[in-house]
Amino acid sequence: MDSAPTITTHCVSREIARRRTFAIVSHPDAGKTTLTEKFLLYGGALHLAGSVTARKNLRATTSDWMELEKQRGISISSTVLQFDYRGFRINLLDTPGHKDFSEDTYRVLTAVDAAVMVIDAGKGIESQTRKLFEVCRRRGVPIFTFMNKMDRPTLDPLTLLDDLENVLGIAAYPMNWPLGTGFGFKGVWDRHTQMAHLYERTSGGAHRAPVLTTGLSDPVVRDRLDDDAIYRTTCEEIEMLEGAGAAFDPAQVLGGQATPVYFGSAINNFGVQLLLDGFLEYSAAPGPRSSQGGPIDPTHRPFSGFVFKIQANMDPRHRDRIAFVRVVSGKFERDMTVTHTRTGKAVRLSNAAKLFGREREIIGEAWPGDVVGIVGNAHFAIGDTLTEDPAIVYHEIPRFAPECFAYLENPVAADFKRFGKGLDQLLQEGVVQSYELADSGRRAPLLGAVGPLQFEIVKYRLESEYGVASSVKEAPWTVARWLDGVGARERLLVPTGSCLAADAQGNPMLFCGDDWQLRYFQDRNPDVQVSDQPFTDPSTQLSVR
Ligand SMILES: Nc1nc2c(ncn2[C@@H]2O[C@H](COP(=O)(O)OP(=O)(O)OP(=O)(O)O)[C@@H](O)[C@H]2O)c(=O)[nH]1
Ligand SMILES: [Mg+2]
Repeated sequence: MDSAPTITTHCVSREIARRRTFAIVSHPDAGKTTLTEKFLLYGGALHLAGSVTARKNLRATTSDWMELEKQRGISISSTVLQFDYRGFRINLLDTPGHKDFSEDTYRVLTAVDAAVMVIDAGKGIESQTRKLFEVCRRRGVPIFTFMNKMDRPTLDPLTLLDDLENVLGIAAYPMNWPLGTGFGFKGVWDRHTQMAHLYERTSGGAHRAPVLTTGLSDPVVRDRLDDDAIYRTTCEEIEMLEGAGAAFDPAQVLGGQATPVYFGSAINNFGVQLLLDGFLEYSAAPGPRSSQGGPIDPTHRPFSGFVFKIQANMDPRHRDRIAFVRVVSGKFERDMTVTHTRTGKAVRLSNAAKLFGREREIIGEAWPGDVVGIVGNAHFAIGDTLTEDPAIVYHEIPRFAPECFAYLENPVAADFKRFGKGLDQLLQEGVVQSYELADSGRRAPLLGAVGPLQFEIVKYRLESEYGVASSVKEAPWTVARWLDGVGARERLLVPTGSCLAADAQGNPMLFCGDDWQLRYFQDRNPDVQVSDQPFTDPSTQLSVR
């Protein structure tokens, strides 16, 4: 009894200190999945990196496991990969870049403690990166930057840094500097160790890139670079960097005022290890999180966590659903009984798994920072809190107003049961949301999403996972708002082309064909409050930790 609490406390702090939980985010195609794969390669979790090649049908990464992702060569759904590296337990989340899938990415950002922002150095800061950056900033998520694709023609490195400062408004601190660009990109200069890292390409980037580290004045550096002029310019740039600017301050990174910038080429494995090691050195272990009743520290003894993602049919052999839970406090133990705060019920968490892409492995325990897959519990929904201390309630998950709508029709009446089951499942995953129109005689479900590609995903997955055909009929609205203070519906003046509706929880809404209709509605119904977030939802703001 005397010594037990100390041992436990020590054990908790040690486990928390070695956790790192982060997402990789960016505009589509910047190389997130490729970088994820290379982190796994360097982390020793993969022996051979799958190639995300231009020949999309050859794609075989651990992260993009969905059939449709393999076919299209894009990420559709986020993936969790847990692995150990240099004593750290890493929970890495690869996210989709396409804006139609951004709800999934935003939910993942609630579950992480940091983000690696990948930028295609040939393109600079693109629109979706800017949006994701804003979400990270609002949530206080520290950002590490990877300037990828340095093996191709790129923008000037100094311009890339300036853009971070001017476009995103964050101080950029280059941790290393490229040695050559395009085909002549040979490595990076590491400012911390003051050493040049010269890499060699390996076939398909499947193996770690052999690296030679040496001083800048070593003739081998000059030899590797294409010509003397490039060597001289690089030396001048490095001298300028060293002479100018403030020293690197890790506290500013954790505070979100500065981002460390690493240059490299994920596909060739150049600069990947420096990024991973630098990230582990300067990122923080899981900290406190806000809950309804105030911040909860990871060392708080009772276990607590929240569901940020649900995914069904990950493994075709099992055909079950997994709730992804981010552990916030205490120790998670398999078979433990927790309170499911939305229903107030006691639930036994008997089937818990560690996740690695589509693979899963039964686990006995997990600690703050970890993402645990709870298999098979049909009652869990995105945003739910699971906890040993029923006073804890998290409201982490943001909601977004849909921007496109469609009716989903089931052409084969005999399939209606399977159609209903499949659609229910996809609704629980939050792939799309369902809505009811006021005064509509139409029987086909009305679905809304942030982007139209989600309807295609629903159709495809109903067919491939539930064996039912469906057809998508687009509906005309593009602006949706939640309403408050509606009173008697008959009194409302609704412009032509707009209509009243309700979300799945029964909250009143307005769907409009364009912004003009929305303004008309607001002018004519001044007593009604209008919002792009549900009024009843306590998580209306992206909470800042
Ligand atoms: N030349 C070059 N190509 C790269 C590099 N990294 C990735 N690519 C290529 O860029 C394309 C997109 O890579 P992905 O890793 O799928 O990009 P992503 O950011 O995960 O894309 P989404 O998840 O769909 O947003 C693929 O064809 C990769 O082979 C790089 O360092 N150099
Ligand atoms: Mg991807």
